[in-house]
This record gives sequence, structure tokens and C-alpha cells, in this order.
Amino acid sequence: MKSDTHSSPSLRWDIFCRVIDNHGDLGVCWRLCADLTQRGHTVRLWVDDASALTWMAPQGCTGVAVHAWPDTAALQALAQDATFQIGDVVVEAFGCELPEAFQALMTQGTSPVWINLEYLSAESYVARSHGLASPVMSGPARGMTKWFFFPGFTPDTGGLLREADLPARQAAFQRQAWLSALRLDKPIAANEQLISLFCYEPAALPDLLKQLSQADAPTRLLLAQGRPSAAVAAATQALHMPSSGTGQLRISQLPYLSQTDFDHLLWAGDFNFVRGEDSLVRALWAGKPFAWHIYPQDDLAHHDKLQAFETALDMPADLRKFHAVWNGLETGPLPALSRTAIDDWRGWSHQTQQRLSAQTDLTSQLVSFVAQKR
Ligand code: TRH
Repeated sequence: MKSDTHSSPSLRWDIFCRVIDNHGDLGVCWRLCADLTQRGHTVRLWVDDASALTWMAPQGCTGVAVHAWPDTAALQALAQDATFQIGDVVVEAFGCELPEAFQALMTQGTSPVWINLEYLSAESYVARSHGLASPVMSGPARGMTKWFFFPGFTPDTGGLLREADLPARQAAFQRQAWLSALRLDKPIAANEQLISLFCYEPAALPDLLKQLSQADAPTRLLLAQGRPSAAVAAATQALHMPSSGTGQLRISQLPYLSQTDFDHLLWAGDFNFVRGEDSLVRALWAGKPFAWHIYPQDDLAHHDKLQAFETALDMPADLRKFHAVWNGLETGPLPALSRTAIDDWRGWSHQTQQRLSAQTDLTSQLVSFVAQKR
């Protein structure tokens, strides 16, 4: 497994993040910040809304200093502060556009390596665009160069975030003890299968709940906070189903979990519904069967993105069919999420985890890339 960057010097990073919606922008940035510190780097995270960190990372992280997105007054203060130094690396996450006054500061002294960290996709443009230079043609940083860094699923991309200690944490995970500590409304019975649910508002959600309630064997649905919780409340109401489930389905509401515990949730699940970007990657590392609710875009660009992902990962045909309905690419009944189906997908998810783990992780690649550009 290749993930060693310990021989690299310790660098200072300025990472900029704007929360567009939901939690993925901050979720990805935080995982990157935390991973950099594990490798000896220090980070200033500049974010316009850090509120979700209270539950995502309640302990914070030694080596990461969280700063409000700098407004005009803050930028003026920085410009006059003789002790303030721009980091060795500046990361603009997801094209969030650095404040011009910050760009002006970047032109003074040694130029930082300026990285534009992009969204994750399996589409072919990713490998073509990864690592390309983007000369800055206007504004205070005119003449500087930004570098595109694209996460991805193949060795010719920037890879996926994966901490060096992840396999050891997974091996030490005590499923039963963790589930007991959750203090659910009703303890989980030995014969219940565990399904975690983190999604937007899939049209097939009522279908899923109905199907699970009428299945042969019991299911515990562990329901993530926020939009999934609201979506399930609406679906159960429409189905005239008690909010705690009925028949073979028991629904347990989770609190907001830390990112560490969110990983534990995915490791504990027999099947995980995930969405967006970061939870998808974490589901891949969990090595358990999963379904991805892709972030829906108005121009339906997510259809191609989903299909590229399925192809890149060689997803089994019946799981693709499930994704097509779950994501609204196809209408019609949701294929049964039976125990047999889940068992059948287990081999694929394990192999996928192994295959992706053999590739160099994103932080290692980013650190090497920066070293080349300095
Ligand atoms: O929240 P997401 O849908 O995020 C996004 C955003 O919509 C973003 O704008 C979009 O561009 C991007 O997806 C593709 O899904 P994601 O990426 O999985 O982020 C959720 C984060 O929240 C992830 O880091 C896990 C974390 N999380 C917890 O730590 N604890 C929890 O209890 C829950 C529910 C989530």
C-alpha cells in the first residue's frame, strides 16, 4: 500500500473552503486538513461557515487552525501584520475563488504553490485535466500559476483521500461495542440487518421503506440527521407508516455524528446509502455494499457522472439497476434490496476497496505534486 510521505518536509498550508450547500465541501476539506497534520504539516482552514465542525470534528485537530473567511477588514489587518506569512501551499477548494486582497499578499515574497482542488468524478476529462497549469491572466495575482488537482479513481488522477492509519483503525473497530454505545431507542437484535441511510430526497424512498417493512427478515434503518431524516419523515407520513417503522422495518434516528463516528457507522452497516462526495469515498473504504445518491444537477450532468463511476468501478449490473432507480435515471419499482442481493454485492465491494487501496492516496499525491512545483 503506497501512502508514505514522511520524507517530505513539513509545510504550512492555507486551505480555502466555501460551503455551497450540504456538508461535502467542508467534509472533504476537513478530512484533507486532518490528514495533512497526521503527516506533520500545519494548516489554516479559511471557511465561510464552520458551524458543522461542531459535530463533524468536535475535538478539532492539533495542527489545524480554523479561521473565518477573511472579509475586507480582516484582509487589511493581515496586510499590515508584519508577522503574517502566506503558507507554502494555498488550496482553493472547489473553485471557491480566493479574495483578491489575499491573492495580492500571495505575490509578495516567495510564491506559494497554488492548488485548485476539484470535485471528484470518474469522467474521462479528469485524467486529461489533472495536474494542468492554469496561468492567472488578470487580477492582483496576474502572472502566477494555479494548478488543477483532480481527485479520481485511477492512477492517472489525484486519487482519493485515505489516511495512513485507516486500515489499523478498521481492524481495531469493535462493532458491537460501538453499536451499544449509540444508545438507540431499541437495542439491535442479532438477526436484524443494518442499513445506514444518508441521502437527499430520492423519489424511490417510499418504495424502499415499504419493501423493507414487508421483507422476510428484519432490518434496522440507521437514519442520518438532516435531509435524510426529513425525507424519511415525509415518506413515512405519505405511507401512513409510524415514524419508527412497521413490520420488519425498524427506523432509528441517529444524532449528528463526528466524521470518525460516521466512518464507524459505515463499517457497522451491512449496506450503506451514501451521497455527495466524502461519504461515497468513506463507503468505498468501508468495503461494504452501498448505494450512492449522486448530487443532482439541474442540467442532469450527474447522469453521465454516475455512469462513469459505475463503469470505472465495474459495478455489477443489478447494482447499477438499483442505482438507476435510486437516482431517478429510471422510473419503475426499486429492485429488491434483499439479503441475497446484498450478499452478492459483498465480493464486489471488497474487491473494489482492495483495488482502490492499492493506489496512492490523494494527500500523498498532493504532497508530491507540491514538492515538484516548489
Ligand atoms: O453533504 P453532501 O451532500 O455534500 C456535498 C455537497 O452537496 C456539495 O456541495 C457537493 O458539491 C458535494 O456533495 C459533491 O455529501 P458528502 O460529500 O458525503 O458530505 C457529507 C459530510 O458530512 C461527510 O464528510 C460526512 C459528514 N457527516 C458526518 O460527519 N456526520 C454525520 O452524522 C453526517 C450525516 C455526515
